[in-house]
Amino acid sequence: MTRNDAVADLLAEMADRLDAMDVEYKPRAYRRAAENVRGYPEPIDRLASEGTEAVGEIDGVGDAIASKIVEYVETGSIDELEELREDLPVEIDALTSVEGVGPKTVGTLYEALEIRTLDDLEDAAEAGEIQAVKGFGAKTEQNILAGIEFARQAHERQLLGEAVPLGESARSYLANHPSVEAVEVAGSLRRWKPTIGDVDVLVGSDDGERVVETFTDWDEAETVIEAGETKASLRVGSVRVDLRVVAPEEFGAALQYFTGSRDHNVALRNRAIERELKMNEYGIFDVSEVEEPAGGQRVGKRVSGETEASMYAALELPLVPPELREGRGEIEAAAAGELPDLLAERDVRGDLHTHTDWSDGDNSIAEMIGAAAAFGHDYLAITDHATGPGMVGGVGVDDETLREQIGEIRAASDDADIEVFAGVEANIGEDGSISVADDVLAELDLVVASPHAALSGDGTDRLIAAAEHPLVDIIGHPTGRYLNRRPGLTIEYDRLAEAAADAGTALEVNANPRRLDLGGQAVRAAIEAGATIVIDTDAHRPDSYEYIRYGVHTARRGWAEADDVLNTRDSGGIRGFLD
Ligand code: DGT
Ligand code: CA
Ligand code: CA
Ligand code: ZN
Repeated sequence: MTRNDAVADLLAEMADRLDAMDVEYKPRAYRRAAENVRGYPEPIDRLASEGTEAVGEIDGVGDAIASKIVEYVETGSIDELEELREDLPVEIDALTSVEGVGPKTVGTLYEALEIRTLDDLEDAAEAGEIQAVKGFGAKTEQNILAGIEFARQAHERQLLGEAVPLGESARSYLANHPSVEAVEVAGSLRRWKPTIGDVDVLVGSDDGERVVETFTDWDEAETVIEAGETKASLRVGSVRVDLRVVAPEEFGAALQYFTGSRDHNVALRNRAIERELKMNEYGIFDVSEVEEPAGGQRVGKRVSGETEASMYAALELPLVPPELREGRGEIEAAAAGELPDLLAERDVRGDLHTHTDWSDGDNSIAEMIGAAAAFGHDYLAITDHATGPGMVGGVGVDDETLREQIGEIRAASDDADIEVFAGVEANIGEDGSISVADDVLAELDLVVASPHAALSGDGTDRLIAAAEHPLVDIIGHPTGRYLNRRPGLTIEYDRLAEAAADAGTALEVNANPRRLDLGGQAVRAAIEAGATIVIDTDAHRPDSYEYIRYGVHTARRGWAEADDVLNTRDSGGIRGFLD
């Protein structure tokens, strides 16, 4: 965790605590400041050393919040936060990690039942005390119980979107060191799994001790968990980073081994055995003349090991892309020459689900368009939230406002260098209905429909009904899951995909790292059943356009080729799909 993240976490905690105490307006300001500090490209300490005014240069950070940041950087704490912690002595982070429990609920439950911790919350829910509190019911109490369980088991794994930047930072730090000949991030991160147990970094070098020393000196390291001659582990924030150093001529073998998955490696090793080869993290060895091949690590005649491609080649296979290495038929496909020609990041040409300050985004229509052009997109759809189920606090635009916004989008589009589609993100009701009137939908270029409420149980029929609505073009984040927080709807993907394909509706891979929805296996099932996939960031600010790559790699985990994905087409192709 960087210092900016640490400061952002404290500001977010301030926001939650103020919210829990029913303070108005301030929570929103603190939350916005937290996001902007988190996304700020320079270290906050440097600004803070120049004083309050310099910190106030950050978007959304006014004098009051700037002085709190300076106070924290100078003294290590914020007085007002300490007071808030005393006034409301609750574990707000743990409690709000339960789906359906927001800061306001935490405040209410503390007042009514003195609930401070997850254990308190669980005890009270089990004793039926929560449904007795005004504003709560038996159903809410049941949801809280289910949410506690999910929050408990989920909290240890890191989101891909948090781990990837950390892995890249470790990689470029080590790459600069003279005794490092090769460095790659391996493990689940290289396979782009949606959540990550730990980050595995692999170095090829003849000087393990110096590399380990360099690694443990890394200024992002907070704790050195262990350090040996060729291995070390660090903690950075809540993430564990493992380093292994191997001889350069064995780098490819180690990279293959430590990329995993275990299932993929087991299947490969069996293929090796069939060929009288021994395969391990040191290389592939011809053991046809060895009496006891199980005996040693490096036995027989070395066949390959320096590059990963040579490892696969020794088994008469093309290199299998890491996203496919899950033991789900990829080796058979590789052997048959039937690996998919996977979609690449550069294939994506635009973003078809984004928000502005007309709903809960941070930026104007023009700013979002300009940033999309700067990002390199050829087109952009503006799809603000419509009012409806799941939109709390007056976030969505009603039909009349939406009509007005269409005019604004068309006007902004006249000045834009890229093609702009006027859209909406409508809500899908529990019965599959769409929360915007048909005559308004008909005026739009593009309609995303997404589930935002009632996100449990089987959603197949509900989503099919939405997909079959003649004016709906995209089903957004179909399951509605939040990684580590709620599993979302259960879906029969083949049925949904067939209906969507027939109706000409695309299914989204929402690239926001908190969602990655659809996930890889769902994408694969949907493509096999004939659906068109679309990859969107759901950006609420320009920074989030970067998330697109998480969506691309998630689609690659679903064996997606460029042709399977709507927004690899040019803007004419998009128009053709929408008509
Ligand atoms: P994670 O960290 O839980 O998200 O998942 P991975 O896949 O990164 O697993 P990790 O960090 O335990 O180990 C990295 C890779 O190393 C793993 O994908 C496969 C390989 N590996 C580690 N230990 C073993 C093992 O005992 N047997 C086999 N076949 N492979 C292993
Ligand atoms: Ca790992
Ligand atoms: Ca590991
Ligand atoms: Zn949404």
